[in-house]
Amino acid sequence: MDASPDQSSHFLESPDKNEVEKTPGRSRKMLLSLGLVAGAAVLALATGLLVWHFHLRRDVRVNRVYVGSIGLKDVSFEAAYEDPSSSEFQRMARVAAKELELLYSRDSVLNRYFRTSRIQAFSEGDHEGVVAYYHSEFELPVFQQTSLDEAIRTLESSGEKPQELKGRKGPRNPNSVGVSSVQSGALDPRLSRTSVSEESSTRIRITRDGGQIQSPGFPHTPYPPNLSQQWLLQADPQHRVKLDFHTLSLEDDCQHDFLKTTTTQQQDVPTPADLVFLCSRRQCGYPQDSLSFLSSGSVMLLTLVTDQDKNFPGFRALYSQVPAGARECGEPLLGEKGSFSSPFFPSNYPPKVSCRWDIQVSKEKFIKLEFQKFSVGSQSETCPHDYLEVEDKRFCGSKLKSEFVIVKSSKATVTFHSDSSYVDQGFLIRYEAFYPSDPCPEQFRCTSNLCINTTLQCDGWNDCGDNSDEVSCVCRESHMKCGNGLCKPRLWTCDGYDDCGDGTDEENCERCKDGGFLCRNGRCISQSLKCNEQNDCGDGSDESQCKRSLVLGCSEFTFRCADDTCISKINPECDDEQDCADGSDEAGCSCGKRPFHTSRVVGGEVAREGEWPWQVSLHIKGVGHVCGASVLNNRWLLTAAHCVQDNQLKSHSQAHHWEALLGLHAQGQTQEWTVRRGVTRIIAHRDFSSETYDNDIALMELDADVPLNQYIWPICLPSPAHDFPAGQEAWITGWGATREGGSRATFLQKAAVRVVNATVCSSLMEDVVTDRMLCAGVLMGGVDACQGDSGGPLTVKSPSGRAFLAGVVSWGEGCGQKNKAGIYTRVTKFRSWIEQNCGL
Ligand code: 4AZ
Repeated sequence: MDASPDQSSHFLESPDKNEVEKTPGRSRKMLLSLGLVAGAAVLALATGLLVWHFHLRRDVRVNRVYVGSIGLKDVSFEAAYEDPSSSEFQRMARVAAKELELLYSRDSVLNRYFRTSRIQAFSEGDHEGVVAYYHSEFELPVFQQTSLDEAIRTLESSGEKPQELKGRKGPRNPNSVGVSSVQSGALDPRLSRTSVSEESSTRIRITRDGGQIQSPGFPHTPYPPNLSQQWLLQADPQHRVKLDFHTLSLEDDCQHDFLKTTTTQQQDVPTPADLVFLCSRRQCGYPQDSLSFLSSGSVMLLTLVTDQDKNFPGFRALYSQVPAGARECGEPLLGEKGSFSSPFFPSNYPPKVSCRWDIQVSKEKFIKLEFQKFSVGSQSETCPHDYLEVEDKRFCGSKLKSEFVIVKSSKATVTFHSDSSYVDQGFLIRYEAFYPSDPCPEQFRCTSNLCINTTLQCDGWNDCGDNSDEVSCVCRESHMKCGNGLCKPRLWTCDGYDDCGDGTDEENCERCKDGGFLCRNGRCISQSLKCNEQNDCGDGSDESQCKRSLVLGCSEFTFRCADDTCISKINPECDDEQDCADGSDEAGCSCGKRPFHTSRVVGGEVAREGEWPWQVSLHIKGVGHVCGASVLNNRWLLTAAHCVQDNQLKSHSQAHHWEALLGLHAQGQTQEWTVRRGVTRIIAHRDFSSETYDNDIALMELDADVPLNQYIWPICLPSPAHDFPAGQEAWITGWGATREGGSRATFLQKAAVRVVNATVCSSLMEDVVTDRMLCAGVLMGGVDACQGDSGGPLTVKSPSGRAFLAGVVSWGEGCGQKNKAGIYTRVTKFRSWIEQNCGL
């Protein structure tokens, strides 16, 4: 497009054009800074206004509703108190409301903001007196909410003592009754505008058969939004209300599943049993086995409050009544073993109970207590609320240091106490007598003192909890012995999970079960540990095919740079990317790729000229082609040791018998680029075994340098850590026989084979396959190296297209047979040998 000067961009006028042009960025930065400062100021102002509006403005007021119970002494329960329309009820309601008001008047915060109370029901008191269930409303500035909560809490904690002890000022009201306890819970603060109206309160008189209640619409439709509904469950005198939740589905995104009361901000406290709040957003489904509540008196209040947010199916609960006698729980336990539990276990224990169990066993025995289930209120050192006490030691919460308590006596006293506040599931304890000299008769004794069935010993499972049943074992047939002496089922080996604890069940694996990752050193690890920049395999192979190359501790599977640091990347040498800090992974890389582009093995095809420029034909003078070899540089060739052995007829170890033809395509037809050289030196591996063909490798030094060109070019030698994984494609080339027992090829042949897993290969071959051998072939048969190919290359092309010498043709059982592989000398194993002998 044509851009004339008129159409060019316009800039703002500047008093100093030069400066604008010299430093155009500076003024733009200044403008930007000014904008940012102004923006921040507006934001701060807005935030301040909002904070002021919602928290500090004294005239923003909210309603706050507390639901609770108050124990009244000095009065006795009358049947008429169960009927709200009776004059007795109304008279007593006035007395209770007055007491509440008096209580509130003693605290400046409560006194200032109290609006009204409504008495909803009565029940019999603990031992005497009456309990009144109330609903109190306060109106207060938003910023005073926490002070109000705190004042209510203080009221509650002092409520268990007789009120007189608190030193009420002034003369005692003659109409007043004493207050023995106060229990209170705030409805959800978000719902502080809500008050539970008389109309939305359902009063249920529990009959012998009990019944059920459910949230509106349950189970077909979700409960309605902005709901505030109360159920008042009233049992017969001398009875408690039992409420068992069948379904409770109020929320789907709670972090913890439990009921929460609104009186404390803690998330995991159980709720007071007399007041059960279900608030949408705060309380969630309860997926555990049971959720039951038991009232301390004959009345229970259940309140459901929902907000405007999405709603859930709701709840269904079964109510019933049980005789109140459970308060006198506990009993003498005289058997040698037995069990006992908190009242109503596995339902929640009721508030305000004290139980005592006196255990007595045979004189000469001690007592062991096993906590099979334990959940008693909140965790604390001093256990001030609910607790279990064994011989002066208190237990509470749900995390016990040990599942056992040993009492070194034939008598033990266990007591349980719950206060009037929160309740919990409780406990189940098994006790057993034992002789101090034999704590586990006919059983196995764990170091932790647990006794377990002897059949559980050495079964691979940590039954003791401290592994003591799994040490010093003679492993069963179906088990393996871990390095640390444990026995684990063989089934658990190589599954990527460290069952032994020392990793030995994940070592020497052929493959990994359940999609585990197989490290090169034979260890199985979880796939998720791959490329996490940590050396989980121990040999770096889990980090070898990742974006980032790490510097690791060296192993036989890590590439060692010239500066002796080791890196995790797999096959980093000559991959055209510098991986070593010193660049040594890319040094000496004039190999494996033809410098310029121009252009039988059994089951192969004729190669193109110059396609395999490292291929050499080794002739015995006067005989012709005998073996193959590979060009390492302009002076040195690599071949098989078995090609250069003497026998009765031949003296192939003599260098002067040999002649090397480089850049050859067809036997007997040399081109102008074909080079013929004599051999001055043969270095066969001194550990070559003519029995096993182990260490089948030899170097040949030419009598003169050869010119390197597109027809004669070295192949790359792999580093010792170079990986040629099973299944990888490799090429065999040579002028060997094109079928077993057949005649040699005239034209250079090529054929593709695949690397074969070493264990699979060993199982296929009759002869020994050592670590210094590499197997490759086509197990269907028909493609293989054969007589005359020996000493020649097994070429693997890297992803960057470079040829690496993976193997030297060595031996086989016949040629191209089904389920047989060709065996090659594993060149990675001979890198230092090659270096020592020819400096490469
Ligand atoms: C040999 O005699 C020979 N099938 C080389 C390779 C193989 C067999 C024989 C592999 O030189």
